[in-house]
Amino acid sequence: MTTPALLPLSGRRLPPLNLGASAFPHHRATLRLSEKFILLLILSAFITLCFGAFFFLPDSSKHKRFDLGLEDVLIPHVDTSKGGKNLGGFLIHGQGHDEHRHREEEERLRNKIRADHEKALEEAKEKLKKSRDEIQAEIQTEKNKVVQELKKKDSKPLPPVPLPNLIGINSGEPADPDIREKRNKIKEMMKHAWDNYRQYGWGHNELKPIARKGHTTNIFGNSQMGATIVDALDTLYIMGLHDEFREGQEWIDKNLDFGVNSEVSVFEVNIRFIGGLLAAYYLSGQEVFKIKAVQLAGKLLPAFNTPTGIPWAMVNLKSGVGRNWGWASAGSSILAEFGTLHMEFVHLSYLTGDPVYYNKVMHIRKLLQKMDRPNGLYPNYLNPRTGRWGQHHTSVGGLGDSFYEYLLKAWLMSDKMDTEARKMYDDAIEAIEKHLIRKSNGGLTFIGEWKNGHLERKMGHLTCFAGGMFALGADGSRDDKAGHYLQLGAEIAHTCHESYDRTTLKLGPEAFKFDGGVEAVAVRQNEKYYILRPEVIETYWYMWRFTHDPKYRQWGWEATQAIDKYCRVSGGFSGVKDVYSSSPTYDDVQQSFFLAETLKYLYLLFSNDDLLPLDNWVFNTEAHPLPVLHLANTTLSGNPAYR
Ligand code: DMJ
Repeated sequence: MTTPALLPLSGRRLPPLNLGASAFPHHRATLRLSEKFILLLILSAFITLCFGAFFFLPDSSKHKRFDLGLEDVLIPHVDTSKGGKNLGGFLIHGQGHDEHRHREEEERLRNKIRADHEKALEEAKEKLKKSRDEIQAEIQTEKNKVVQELKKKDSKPLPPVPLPNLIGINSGEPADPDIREKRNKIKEMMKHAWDNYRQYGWGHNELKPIARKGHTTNIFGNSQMGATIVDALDTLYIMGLHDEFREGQEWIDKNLDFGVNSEVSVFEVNIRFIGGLLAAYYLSGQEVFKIKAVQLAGKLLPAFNTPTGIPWAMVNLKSGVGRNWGWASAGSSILAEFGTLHMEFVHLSYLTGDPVYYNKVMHIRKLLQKMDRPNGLYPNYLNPRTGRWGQHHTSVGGLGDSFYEYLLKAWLMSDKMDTEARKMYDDAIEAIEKHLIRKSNGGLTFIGEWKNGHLERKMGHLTCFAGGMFALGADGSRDDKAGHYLQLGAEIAHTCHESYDRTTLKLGPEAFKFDGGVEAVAVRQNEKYYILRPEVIETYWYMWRFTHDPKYRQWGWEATQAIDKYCRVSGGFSGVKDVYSSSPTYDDVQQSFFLAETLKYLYLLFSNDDLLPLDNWVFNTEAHPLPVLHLANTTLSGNPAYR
């Protein structure tokens, strides 16, 4: 299009232009031809300007195209060498031919969208013709397909790793007939517990031996995960109960499913399920256990998605949503929970070659290392959002216990290479000895609890495991204090035995005091129960292994007889509500740890030391044996101690 030439600005000066209505009556007649011509020219120039602007103003539709995120579709193969410009990720194209192509592309896309909409509409109409049941069945089929796909993916064999030297997984048969008889009695008790669970609680988490039906608690969520089966497997294995072991394996293979909408305790599921499955895998070599352990671990990982990486106490296995116990101080996570993952997670990384598990637990350790500790003590509560301690309450019993145990065992299971863990253990134990361990007036050594600068002279049944821990950590202790720690272990074992011996049933209460003339005795009614816990027997067994003092077998036998006499019912074994009462009532729960720990430690106490030797095996906090890993040649990222 051509633009009319504009008049030169020089020449005759025009009178001011007034095109208003009043201007014309006086001038119309007098307007000369040249003036009309100029006016015409100005008007045409104005029109030309407007027309030009219409073409040269930016094209807003182009902007819209980018806003829709379609740029990749619309300009798929721009070759910048041919005139396209790359501006901050967007390719702005050359003109002419390319613009034409864009339009075609746009058109093609619009047609496709239209066609898709029509198709979806048709499908929706078809769906509406179907019954509700038909639609639900279709949805279910689709869901099943996805689940099958996921299962296929999950069941892929893991990369092979050299298995550690598995020494002493059979036998341990004692030569002494009396000891053999005692060991057989314990095996019979295991069979009684298992058979009744098999008959009345199969697939449920635990058994109600009096009501003779399944039982569960909130730590396992609302789903039937067969906690007793998984927890009992390795005990069945070492006792030579192979048919029972195979039954358990079959159930796990066919039924144990972690894709359930169920909120579980990360700690409990780790120590009982992952620990139990890993131990069963190492002992039997059956792949299914390893695969299930890895699947479950994957479900726990979302619990670590917190601002600090300190995991939530609970996680929903399906949604991955985590949260903490409502009762925990200031929304905190619990030391004994997030601090009792190390053993299992290092084994998971070892078996899969995937450092994700190892990195999670090492991150927790690093974070704890950096924190200030009041009096060198670790408080039991840590807020996973802020990374700050909650209430200053320190305990070697509930809420704290297995954190210390896992520091020591991290060192042991690394073939004593993880010296960082050993140092943390030594530091922690020194502070505990200074602030929490005391002697009662009657000469009993006890471990109290530290609450906001005050020592509570009370010890829990749970705390009794510490006798075994001190003995286990004696070798390799700082300043060569092995004798001291073995002695400390013996003193704790003695105190805990006293807590049993001073009851009517010869079974220990949940907590006992050392105050105002009271020694190793429960005072409050709600601390008088015994729920088949293992900790005292666990300490007897470690003390036996390190000293071979016959009193530990004798004490273990007393406990066996008391359990058989007062906790055995025809439907299994039950906890009792008051160990000081001569006619106790039952709590009607056969805890899964009774099969995993209590009966296993008793059986080991009456076995030879070559069954699961402590140089080769480290027991997790639920008594699941995991082999020592010789990691010197294995690279696990993050910790030089492992290289
Ligand atoms: C077990 O589940 C574990 O030993 C845990 O560490 C604490 N105590 C219970 C049994 O008492």
